[in-house]
Amino acid sequence: MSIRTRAVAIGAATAAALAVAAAPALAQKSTTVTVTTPKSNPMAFTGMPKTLKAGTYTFKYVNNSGIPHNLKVGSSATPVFANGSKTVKVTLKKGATVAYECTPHKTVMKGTIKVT
Ligand SMILES: [Cu+2]
Repeated sequence: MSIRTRAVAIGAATAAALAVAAAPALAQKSTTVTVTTPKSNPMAFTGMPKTLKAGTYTFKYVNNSGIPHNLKVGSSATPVFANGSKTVKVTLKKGATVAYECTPHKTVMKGTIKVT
């Protein structure tokens, strides 16, 4: 391989690597929605919107209660944990009504999001 063809090959390889690196960043674009269980209201979710526009969301669940909870949105859930925060990423489709809950306490910690 001459010096000239080697330089072209390296340039093409770099361009390909950049294209691969850029694609997932676009695919993973999402809006973060923070939902909290405060210590003062340890069996509730606060901050969950009643409506959201269709799209991909990262739900950041902050549990300050000391009680083991999770946040399940549609069919995706965070693990159950007692303190700290975890995220779950969900794609919401236009026209859907998406249920959310805490799996261990789904009779009281629950609601729905309308997707517009
Ligand atoms: Cu719970």
